Amino acid sequence: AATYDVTAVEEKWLQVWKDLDPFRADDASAREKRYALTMFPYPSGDLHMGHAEVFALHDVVARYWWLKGYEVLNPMGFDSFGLNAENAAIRDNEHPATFTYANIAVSTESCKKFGTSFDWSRTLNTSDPDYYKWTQWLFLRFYERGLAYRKESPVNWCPVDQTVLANEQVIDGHCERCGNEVTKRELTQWYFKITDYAQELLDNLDELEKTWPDRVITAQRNWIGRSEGAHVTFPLVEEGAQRPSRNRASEITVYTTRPDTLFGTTFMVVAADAHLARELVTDDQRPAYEDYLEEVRKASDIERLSTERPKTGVFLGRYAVNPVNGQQIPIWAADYVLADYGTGAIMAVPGQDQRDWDFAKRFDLPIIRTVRPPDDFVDDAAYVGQGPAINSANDEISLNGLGIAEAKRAIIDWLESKQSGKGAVNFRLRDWLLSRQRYWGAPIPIIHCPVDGEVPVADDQLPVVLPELRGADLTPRGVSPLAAAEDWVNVECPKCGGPAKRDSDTMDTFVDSSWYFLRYCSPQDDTQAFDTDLVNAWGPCDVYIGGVEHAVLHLLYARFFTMVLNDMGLVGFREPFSAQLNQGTVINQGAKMSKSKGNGVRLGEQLSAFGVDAVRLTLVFAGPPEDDIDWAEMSPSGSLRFLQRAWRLSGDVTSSPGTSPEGGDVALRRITARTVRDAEGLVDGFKFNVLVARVMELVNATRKVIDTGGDSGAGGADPAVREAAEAVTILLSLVAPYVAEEMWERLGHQPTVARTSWPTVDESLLVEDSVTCVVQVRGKVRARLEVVPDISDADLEALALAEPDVVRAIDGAEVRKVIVRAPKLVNVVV
Ligand code: ANZ
Repeated sequence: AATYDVTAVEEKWLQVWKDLDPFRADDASAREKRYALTMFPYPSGDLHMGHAEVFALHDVVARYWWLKGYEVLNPMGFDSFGLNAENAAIRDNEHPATFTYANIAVSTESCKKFGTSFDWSRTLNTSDPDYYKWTQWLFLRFYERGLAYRKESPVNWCPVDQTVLANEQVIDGHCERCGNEVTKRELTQWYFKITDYAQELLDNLDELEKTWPDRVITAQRNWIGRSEGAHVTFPLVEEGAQRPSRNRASEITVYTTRPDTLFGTTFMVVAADAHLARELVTDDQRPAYEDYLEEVRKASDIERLSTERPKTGVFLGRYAVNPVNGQQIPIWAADYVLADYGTGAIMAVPGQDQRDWDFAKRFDLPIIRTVRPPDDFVDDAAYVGQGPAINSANDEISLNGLGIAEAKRAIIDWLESKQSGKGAVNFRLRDWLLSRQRYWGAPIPIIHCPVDGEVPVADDQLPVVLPELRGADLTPRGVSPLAAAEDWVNVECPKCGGPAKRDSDTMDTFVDSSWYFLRYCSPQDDTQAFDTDLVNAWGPCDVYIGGVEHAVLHLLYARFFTMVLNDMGLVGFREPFSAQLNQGTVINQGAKMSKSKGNGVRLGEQLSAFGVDAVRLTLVFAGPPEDDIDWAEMSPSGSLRFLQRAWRLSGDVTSSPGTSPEGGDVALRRITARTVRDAEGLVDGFKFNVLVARVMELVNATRKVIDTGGDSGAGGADPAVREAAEAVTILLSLVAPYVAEEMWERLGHQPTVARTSWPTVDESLLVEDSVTCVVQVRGKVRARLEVVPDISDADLEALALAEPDVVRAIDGAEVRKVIVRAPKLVNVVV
């Protein structure tokens, strides 16, 4: 059979697309606008199978929208700051830009060759000074609004990368990048106040739930971690004369989700590394405390919160008063309480909380149960389930007998009346630590002056450009390499003119990627970060396709940025991504591809062996886009055979372009119409694999009419064959653009198929001829009628009762009721 030359076809159309530039988004277009966004890559090398998959899936949607008549913004750029380039630069004694921009060039070419419909006139790199100028500008706007601030706090510290990590970058206590164990350090760091938006970030998920993947919604809800409870204040027992009234705490406030268990609070625990612990500890206990603190600093948050870990702690020598019963309870320091969560101190209820139970057992502290466990409960653990309150009464209030929810309400009311507490909401979400002690990022545009303190760099002095450092200059030494760049870091204070220093930290790369989708709307604008009118015309993004690994990091930050920018009046919407799709992972032989397993699949090799279209088709056809793809089970050669088969159709059509399909083979026309119509829902519902299957069926049906002649015997001359072949070509262009262009040309059309229109569907072909209706009498099927699908209930009833078999079954009995469900069922009750 005839075949096409894959390489020649690719070369030819790559050039045609370059000349025609069919995917340039026109801001001024009168057509309805759609914004198709896919996560931009880190330029850490050439494209790999993972990129190929996401781009192939994404392109289905973008190309579909063009064909449906929308003006489509489908941009691509590079998230080009970050540790990858910096580490490579240290290794190769180079500048990170060398590595970065070489990879960008290679990836861009590969991306074009992959036949993606990106608008390259809008590309951006976050490491370009004309991009990070605006990242800095945005930082300053956040700073002005009090949404960027500095504080000293224990931070996650990677001893190998010598940098601070955000909580999100610590995976099971290990550095996301190098895999080494993360420790804690006290540092003054920059934060974004994302917690101000915690409630809205949570609330909007109820709406996003309809169009975002469940796993992302769940991950965000958990990350935000809203809980309801109370703040409860415990007065401190004075230490006596030993330490007269210094400026010290006189009470401790805790956050608890279980104020109903207050009567069972038998001790308190303060985070060992919280300032409060240092403040509280008595001189006697100080040495023991200091020793303990040393130990604590080595543990990660995950380890600290683990219920598995043996409990450790130290008595601080102080006591507090339980406001419900006046009892004096000891205050301990331990590591299972975190310094930066809630208030950094807890009321310990060993009867109801397992970690408190373990702690009480370890240090021989009293345990009082305040919820009655079921009779079969084995009495060697905390009871965390439901049950009536017990042991919970004082002279004024009794919770005994109440369920947890009621008891909570009652005790909160009582605490509020005594001014000992207040109902409260707490979030697990913390502020976003954004400073990094690394070189390859956007410098933070702040100058520190001994006289004037923090002084923002003036807008007209932006960008604060990175100094030229390379190789060994970049080796982390605990301070940012920028701090060591004397010429750069030492400046005059913009206010007083005295000696001052630039802030030597750079911004987390998640800052860069929190607004890039806005910049795409006016990427060359050197007067502003983005054009508000254009952002509002294109945005919010109608679809965002990318990896689920960004479920909580990037997606939450980008949402936060959008809300802040909306508050500033710079963006007209509060949520940036209307719909979302996460692709699965491409694996091989059942396992994640890795160097050590030697199971990596090289994209380049696949492309040269089977061609771009066959690889794309294989990725899209593999299964639902969310599922992982095991490349070992795929058949790119089978995909190529199918493409050849589809291509052959275009050579067998002998009617001329523009021929009316009227009068053609009706069965084929129906299949074509149904395939086109269903394709719309399948693309909208991200069921791209089903779409491919339907195109395959259409190819087979068309082939059959060509080979057998069809109803009219006209075969390739039948106008229904042209109609079908053109539909195949257009649908196939979503997945296999090269062969589709070739087919479109062979069918006598001008390029490019990508910018033709979606096939029109003759609605009458979608109407099914007849439906089978079942008629039951006394619950037994007595007849089957062929009826038109839109028959009315009345007509159907009349038809059924006139049917001879039905009349016979009724046999003169009185008809009590006829239940009609047109067009499929009639039930006669006699
Ligand atoms: C008493 C109590 C009794 C608690 C009980 C739980 C069960 P979420 O839901 O995550 O907000 N907690 C508060 N601050 C903490 C900190 N800094 N480090 C570690 N744990 C802390 O959890 C709130 C609960 O976690 C609080 O309610 C507190 O323990 C603990 F039967 O208070 B609870």
